Amino acid sequence: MGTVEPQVASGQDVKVVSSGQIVANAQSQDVTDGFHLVIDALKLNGIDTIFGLPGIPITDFTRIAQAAGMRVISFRHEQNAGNAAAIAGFMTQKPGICLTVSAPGFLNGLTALANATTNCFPMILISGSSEREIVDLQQGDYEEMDQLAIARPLAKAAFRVLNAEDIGVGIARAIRAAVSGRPGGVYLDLPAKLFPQTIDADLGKKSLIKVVDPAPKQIPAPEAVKRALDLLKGAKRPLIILGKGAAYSQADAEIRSFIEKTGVPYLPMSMAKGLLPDTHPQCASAARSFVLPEADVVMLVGARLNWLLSHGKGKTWGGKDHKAWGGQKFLQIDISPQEMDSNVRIDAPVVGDVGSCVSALLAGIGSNWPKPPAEWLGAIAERKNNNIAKLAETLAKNPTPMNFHSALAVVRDIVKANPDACLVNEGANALDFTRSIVDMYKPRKRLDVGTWGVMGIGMGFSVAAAVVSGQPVIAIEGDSAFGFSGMEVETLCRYNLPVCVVIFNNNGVYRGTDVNPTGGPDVAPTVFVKGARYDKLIEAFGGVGVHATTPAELRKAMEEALRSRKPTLINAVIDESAGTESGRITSLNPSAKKK
Ligand code: FYN
Ligand code: ADP
Repeated sequence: MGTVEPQVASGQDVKVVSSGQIVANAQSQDVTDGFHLVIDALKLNGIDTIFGLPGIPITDFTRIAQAAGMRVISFRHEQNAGNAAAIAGFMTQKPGICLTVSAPGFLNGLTALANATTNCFPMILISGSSEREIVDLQQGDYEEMDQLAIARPLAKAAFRVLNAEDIGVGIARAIRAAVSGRPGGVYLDLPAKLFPQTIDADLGKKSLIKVVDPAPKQIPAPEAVKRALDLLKGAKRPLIILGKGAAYSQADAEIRSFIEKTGVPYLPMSMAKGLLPDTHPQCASAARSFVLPEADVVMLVGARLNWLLSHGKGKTWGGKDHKAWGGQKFLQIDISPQEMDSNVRIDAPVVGDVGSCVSALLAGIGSNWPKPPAEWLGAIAERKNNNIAKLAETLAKNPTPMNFHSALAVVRDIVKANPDACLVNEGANALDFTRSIVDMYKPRKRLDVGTWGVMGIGMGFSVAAAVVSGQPVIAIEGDSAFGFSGMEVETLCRYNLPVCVVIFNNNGVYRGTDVNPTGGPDVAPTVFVKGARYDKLIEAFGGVGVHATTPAELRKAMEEALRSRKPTLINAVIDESAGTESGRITSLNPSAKKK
């Protein structure tokens, strides 16, 4: 016989009642089992929430976890549960837990696991799996799959636990792997047979590990700090780039102090927005395309020189063509030594955790560090003020129908008035316009598509952000992006979460104006049902749906959603011709390159 749903032996601390439900009993004095050891190990390490989707072989596990006082948030698709776990990890520095069933459920969770690894978010994907003896002989078990082998290349680490007495070690290793050094996604394979295994309760208790110092500080070498300060001191046009590693590190006060004491202008990457308020006088976001090629020394703080920074070279950086070096010198703070020189030479690598590195640099700058030349600061201010003034003019327009700008002028005000709210954001134009128009005021509040530009994070991130922070969440979603996780509006309603989803509905991917050149009956590949009423979706589950066609209607609906904290979905109708193909990254689109 293949995998069966593990049954909880009667006489232990839970019993199965006639409906198939289980209820908590007093824990037996003598024995414990795999279910409880996993839960106890997580709780012992301060993990109190599981994002998942029940089914064979982990249904009872979810029930017992809830009975044991853990928060178990059930989703409609594992990818969304995985995304929730990943962003919970980013927000809290504790690994977010995603729990899935075997093979197909496990596979559904893998995109989120791989995305977590890519983005350096700590999460643990725990999947039930089928019987090893049958899987390894490929005898056709229920949901047969060698999950460990499949997860390994997509995760920072992957482990399997076969014996109940090893659960403590398995969870401890998973936690350490997820949060130490460069954080990432970890896979933990728990075969069905593990859960009902019983062992002596005392032995079980002693086998659990409370992980001591799971993410040890990594102190930079003094000579690396000196080299970095020497480089920065000699700069005529210095620039600091803050990445989501800096946001993750929670060294908010040290980073702010370093930036203010040195007077160096800074550019936040998308998820580092709000680490200092975007309205800070040293913020150079509005002069991005000026500062990158003009800077002579660039200090990267938890930011990689990947595609989002044009690999540190090419025209963005003042190089003659797309491969040429712009002449900048780089100083990089990163916890991963291998990140150095990944794209261009790093002249001053500072390896360590952001908090320790920035503290060491702060100690080295003393009290009379020379401010950057006034000429540099003045040139940035001029560029920035011009761009801000131009943007203000555009935002003040009130076209009919609404466009991205007139709708985002509203969102910008609402976020300003609610700086503690999290802003989840995905799409192409909906992403790019929101990033540059909506200022953020507090750290780790902007949660978006990250390193991969992945679509589908919307509702998973929103659920986790609301659960973890207890604060309202605003999700600004392209109509295409929303579709990847849209069914989770039921989850928002089920848990009554204070999430306000705003769908920028322009009838398609990028925009809704493409036509089928053959004149045939199918619409163009990028076009959706015109005039779709996404607001009706949430009404099916008892949430508030609003159809907004003007900025005034949008403002009223958002204000009401934030006030009432009711799950709300606003269908914001945008001009269907408003979007650009691929948003701000049109240059990466091969069809654009051909032209
Ligand atoms: C920024 N800007 C501003 C402001 N902030 N103007 C006025 N006021 C304010 N506050 C200006 C900024 O100077 C830029 O203009 C422009 O707005 C855009 O700024 P942004 O967004 O910071 O910069 P840019 O060039 O778009 O950044 C490149 C990028 C970014 C690669 C980092 O595009 C990005 O994160 N993209 C992710 C895309 C993605 O993942 N898409 C999902 C797949 S979509 P200039 O300085 O004049 O240039 C599938 O198709
Ligand atoms: P962004 O996309 O915002 O530029 P990236 O994800 O590319 O950010 O870069 C984040 C970097 O931060 C990674 O190279 C990662 O190793 C690093 N990092 C993550 N956490 C820490 C930390 N606590 N201290 C130092 N570096 C960190």
